Amino acid sequence: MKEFLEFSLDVKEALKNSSAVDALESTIISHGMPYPQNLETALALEEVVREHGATPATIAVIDGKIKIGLSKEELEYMAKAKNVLKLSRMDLAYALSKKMDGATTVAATMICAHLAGISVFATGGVGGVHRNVGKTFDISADLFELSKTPVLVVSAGVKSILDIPKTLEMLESLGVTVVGYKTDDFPSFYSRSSGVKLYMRVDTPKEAAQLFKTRKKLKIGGGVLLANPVSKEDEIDRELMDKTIEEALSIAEKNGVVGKDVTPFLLSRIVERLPKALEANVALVKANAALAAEVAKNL
Ligand code: PSU
Ligand code: MN
Repeated sequence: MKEFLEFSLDVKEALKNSSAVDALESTIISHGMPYPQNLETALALEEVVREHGATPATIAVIDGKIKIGLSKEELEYMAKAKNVLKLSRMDLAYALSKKMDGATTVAATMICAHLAGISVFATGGVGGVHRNVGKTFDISADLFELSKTPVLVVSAGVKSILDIPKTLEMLESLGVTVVGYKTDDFPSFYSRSSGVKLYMRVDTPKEAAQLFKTRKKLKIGGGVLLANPVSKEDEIDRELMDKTIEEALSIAEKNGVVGKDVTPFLLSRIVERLPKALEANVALVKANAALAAEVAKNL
């Protein structure tokens, strides 16, 4: 993998010493939040991971190399550049072979983290089954990745722009371990609950690490989705959120937004209508980074 992977010095050192490392994605920076909040968040996330005693490894593709750990300049570049691809499993090799720049989604970040020997990764929300799936067949590659690649992903559930019950059905069919952190309800990103019950729950980072280790030992492949609800102080009322999302969805449909553009389009519409959605997003992703660091230490 030397041909493709480039480690930052501190991540290289941490991996060599088998100390805790937490991967972070870059799509949330390049396509998920507006500038400058995206850069501020990216830097803050790294700080949170460090405060919790782990080394942050933000992952992105720059000039055809998979960067494991970005410098401040590289984070800034990812936050500002307009021509950055949004990479998933299907187009990772394309970006490398053409020496392009790309932000990694949950799926691509899992792949790169695994190649680099990192098993824990924090994000905001994973992709899933879209509400109009019957018409569009739009199901995020993130779900399939979770069924294949042995990485523990900490997220605040999936965004309420998706069809949450269908997403959970799909995760069950794919055999992904979906486990609540101190909760029996699957969170809906901006809100603490989606109204859908979970079958599995852990209450400490140690228990989460134990669960992940056990799954790895079984050699059945696939990862663990650790669902960490947004804090009570930061959550947004589910009804208010649902109304905002319905509006955003109908605008997206009217504008013929399809494929990879759907998620970034909806996210930016939501934040335009409801600025506090961005605050909630930042808060929950920080909380996920903190939890991921704690789990990484226990591994
Ligand atoms: N969650 C966020 N912001 C984001 C995403 C998720 O709060 O930007 C990104 C993640 O990178 C996720 C991707 O993997 O959206 C899913 O995109 P799609 O629905 O096109 O698979
Ligand atoms: Mn999609």
